[in-house]
Amino acid sequence: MPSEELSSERAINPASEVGGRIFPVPLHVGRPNIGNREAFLAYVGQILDNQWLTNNGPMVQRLEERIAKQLGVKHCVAMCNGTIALEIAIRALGLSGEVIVPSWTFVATAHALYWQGITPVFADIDPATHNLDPEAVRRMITPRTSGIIGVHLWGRAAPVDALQSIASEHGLKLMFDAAHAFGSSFKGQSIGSFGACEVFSFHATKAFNTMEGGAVTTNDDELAEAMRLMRNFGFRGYDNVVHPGTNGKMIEMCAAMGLANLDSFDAIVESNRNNHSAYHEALAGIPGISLLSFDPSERNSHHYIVLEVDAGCLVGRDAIIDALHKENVLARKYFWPGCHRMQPYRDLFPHAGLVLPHTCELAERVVVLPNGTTLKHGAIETIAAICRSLVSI
Ligand code: T4K
Repeated sequence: MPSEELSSERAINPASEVGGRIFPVPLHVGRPNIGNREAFLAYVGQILDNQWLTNNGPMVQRLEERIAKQLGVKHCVAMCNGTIALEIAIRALGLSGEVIVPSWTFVATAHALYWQGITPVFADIDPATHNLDPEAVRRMITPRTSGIIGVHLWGRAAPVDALQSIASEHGLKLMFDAAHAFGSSFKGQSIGSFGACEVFSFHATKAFNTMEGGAVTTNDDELAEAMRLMRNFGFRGYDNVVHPGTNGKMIEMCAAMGLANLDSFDAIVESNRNNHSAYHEALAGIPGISLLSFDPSERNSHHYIVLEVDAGCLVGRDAIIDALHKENVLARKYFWPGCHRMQPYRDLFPHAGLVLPHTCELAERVVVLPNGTTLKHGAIETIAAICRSLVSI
């Protein structure tokens, strides 16, 4: 029996479960999607035959070309992970002083700035979309502000047009953290070519993964060239260092995983979409619990199943997480407690919460549930039944 398949007789009434856990094997959020296994192994064979393992090898170049084509953008610069990709993009864009970001994101968005001596300034979000609120961004602009990093959280496009207007009005650079947004669109156009550049994460836990990896996409030739130099110590050809740089290179093995997973991406999205609908149906009518909805007119990988627990729920978010964990459903409170309450930002901005009311409120209400190609529909119904049992005492 597949590890995540559950025995149906135990799944019927989770509230009455006494001995053992409903799911004998943990259900993780972020379980990697493994695409076309045979294709991956064939690519690995080629890598070994080529005796070319890293440093802008043929697999990386193929992956970059395919991604750029798929996203309709001029350049894709592959990197070793999304965080280094953010750091390199931030540096290549020349950001400095203060940069406005949401606090409601994975901490890498803020750390990529702070790590380079730039102050992340946190702006509040729109609670309906979980993305930056443009008016809140305006309020955080100071003479030291050099840029804005919008995050397409959960793969849902940030308010691209409004952020672009603010950036243009104030002479600021605009880039996007698109770590969650591979396969998403804004006004029908693939995420990847908005702002000065967009940064993807291809970490194992993402809808599209290269094990570890990331990329920056841009239509700006000069920016792309600068980032290519920066990811390889600033080398232009043998023995010729023309720029300060670091080691941000993607290795061939990761690119091979990417090529194999690209072949399977449509099937992965389809499976996610089905799971998302099954969650919707199974959770319907539970008082005080709702799923974050996505704009049906835009593309999304439906990778994140984001549950919101509101005041009308009989139990709090943490009680739901506890109950799920007891049954081996390892739900997460992403991105609790918000970057502004993590170090060093907590010490730097002890009163940031005063201007982040929606972030603070949402951080106490969100649960992210397991998804992915290995999740069975029966599991989704049982997860919903666990939630339902908590509020129907
Ligand atoms: N910007 C945003 C908005 C991001 O969300 C991220 C990363 C970044 C930037 C930076 O990109 P990268 O530098 O990471 O490429 C995980 C991921 O490590 C991280 O990539 C991701 N966001 C973040 C949202 O989630 P953790 O600390 O939650 O990881 P961890 O070890 O708890 O694993 C998550 C879950 O996945 C667990 O339930 C276990 C499961 N898992 C994980 C791996 C690696 C597996 O089942 N198999 C695996 O191989 O950060």
